[in-house]
Parts: sequence; C-alpha cells; structure tokens
Amino acid sequence: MTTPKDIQVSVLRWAPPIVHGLVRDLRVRWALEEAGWPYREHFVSPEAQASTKYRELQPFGQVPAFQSDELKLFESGAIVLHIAERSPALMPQDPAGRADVTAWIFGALNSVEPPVMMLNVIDMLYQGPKGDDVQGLRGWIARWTESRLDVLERELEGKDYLLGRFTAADVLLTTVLRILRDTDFVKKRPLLEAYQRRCETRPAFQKALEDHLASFAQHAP
Ligand SMILES: N[C@@H](CCC(=O)N[C@@H](CS)C(=O)NCC(=O)O)C(=O)O
Repeated sequence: MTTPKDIQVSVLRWAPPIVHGLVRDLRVRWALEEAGWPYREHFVSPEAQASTKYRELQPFGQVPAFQSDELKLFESGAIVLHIAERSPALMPQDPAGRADVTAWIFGALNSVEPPVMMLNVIDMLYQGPKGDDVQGLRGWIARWTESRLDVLERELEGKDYLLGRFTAADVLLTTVLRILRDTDFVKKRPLLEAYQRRCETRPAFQKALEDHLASFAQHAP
C-alpha cells in the first residue's frame, strides 16, 4: 500500500488551556504517527474557520480537516478510518477483523462519546445557571455514561486493547475517555484507567500530544 503524499491536517491556531490535549486534531495526529505517515499542520484562526475557503474543506468550520494528494476529508472518525484502512498498524487485514475495528470506531464515537460530551458541555462549556433542573439532567447523563463504561469494562476484561491488538478503535476510544479527565468516571475503574494509560504511553500518542501542545505554545497570545 502506498502512503499518500502532501498530507495536511487542520489544527486550531490557538485554544484556551482547558481544552489542550482534547482538541480532535489529536486523534488524527495519533493515527498518523501510528501509521508512520508524515504530515504538515495547517493552522486555522477563528477568521479562517469562518471563511468560505475553509468551509469547503470542513463545512462546519471545525478542526480537524485532512488533505492529501489524493483527497480531502473532514470528521475525525472518517479521517482516522481512512488512515486505518490503509495502515496495517491500525487495522488487521482479514475482513472480520476489519469489520470489528469499523464497528468499534463507530461505537466509540456514536455510543460512548455522546453522553461523555453532554457531561462535558454541562461541566465545562455551559455558563448558565446550574439549578436543580441542570443537576437532575447531569445525574441522568452520568448514569448513561456509567452504563457505557460498564460495557467497556466487560469488553476489555483480559485484553490489553479493545480487539486484543492495538487498532484505530483504541485511538478513538482513548481520546473519547480523555474528555472525562477532570472527573472520576474513569479514575474509579482500575481496568479502564489501566487501558487508557496503556494507550497513552504508546510512543505514537506521546509524539502526537507533544506536537499538539507545541502548536498551542507556539501561538500563545
Ligand atoms: N465531529 C467532529 C467534531 C469536531 C469538533 O468539535 N472540533 C472542535 C475542536 S475539538 C472545533 O473545531 N471547535 C471549534 C469550533 O467549533 O468553532 C469531528 O469529530 O471532527
């Protein structure tokens, strides 16, 4: 399999420290590091995000967006899947194994990330009053999140990674679990915490995180 050339990944030119290590270009950087595909950063400012030119690349004006000599792509899950489909480091070669990875990529993004993000919205992003109604909603979403983490714990029992070996599904699941870093949802579950640590101590993750943080430091106001 040939490696695409001239890869560029869009990243926020700067973001406040509260989201450092969470912005979704990290997923793509990590997958690229695991695959061994060189890439360049395409820094986008808030003005660029709003521009017609950037919206042709990412219709919602968000990051990440991906470009290569072959194609352009948006949505972190689609980008990681694209890389994985061409990289044995992220996806096994047999059809059943590939199907499992695809299912877990969607599982991480579509079944685990929604309640995790809702908690994040209430805890970090929502600035309005947090009366009984918001607390009640948070409690309900917290139980939804716990039920998803229960499933993950069962899946990971006796395994180092979701599908036994490391795959793109672990890139997405780990970066989703990171969103809970200021809570005890993962911390109180030793098996999940160990899984997250195992994934985050991989050299490819460390390199991706280092570059992700360096680009914010470089553009700090
Ligand atoms: N579903 C999208 C979400 C992308 C997203 O939420 N990007 C955020 C950073 S993590 C962003 O660009 N926020 C800035 C904005 O929306 O203006 C994906 O996974 O790529």
